[in-house]
Amino acid sequence: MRIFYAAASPFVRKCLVVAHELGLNERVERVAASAHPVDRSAAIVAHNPLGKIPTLLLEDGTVLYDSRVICEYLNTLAHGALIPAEGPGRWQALVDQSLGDGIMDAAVLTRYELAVRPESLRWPEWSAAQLEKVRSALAQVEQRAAAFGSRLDIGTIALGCALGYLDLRFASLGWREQHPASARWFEQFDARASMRATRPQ
Ligand SMILES: N[C@@H](CCC(=O)N[C@@H](CS)C(=O)NCC(=O)O)C(=O)O
Repeated sequence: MRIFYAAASPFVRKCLVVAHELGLNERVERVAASAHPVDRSAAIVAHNPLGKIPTLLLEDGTVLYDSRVICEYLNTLAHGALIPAEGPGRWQALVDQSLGDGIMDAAVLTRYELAVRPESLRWPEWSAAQLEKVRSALAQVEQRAAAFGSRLDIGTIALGCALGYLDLRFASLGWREQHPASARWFEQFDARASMRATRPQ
């Protein structure tokens, strides 16, 4: 199978971490792609009308998107347990995935606003509001991070990729200073082989 890929995309990274943790890494070929919200990539749109990455192409021609569907597919393929099938653990993992995805959404949109949108069209209040979402989500994570322990599921993977993206694009936020428990958890989670193998340079 082939995945449209950019090293900096936290959503792509989430899928690749899942693939790595499930032992599927070698089966996922990375196809470099430049998704852009305005200059849409014809190569991606040919498969995914939304023009977004990650997009996964299967051998039989099936196309899967977005990251949640791809992770679900990989977990099913490997008979994995990264998305618990039932019980309270399932809902906690899925909500934490939504929290991580939400941080990534807000951060990626802010990145587009600051790096893509022409300066004369920027709306500072909008960026500030997106970053406020990041802050309130981080505050929630901080309350529970000490209890994460060595938990490995789609929720902790999404949160790990979200924090990794903040390090990549929003280092100036200095999120660790206000969130010591999250920082301690992330330090050990980020040392996993799957996180090291997918870390953007
Ligand atoms: N909900 C999607 C979000 C994916 C997403 O926003 N990807 C970005 C790259 S990090 C993208 O493709 N942006 C291009 C665009 O917005 O058109 C997912 O979970 O896969």
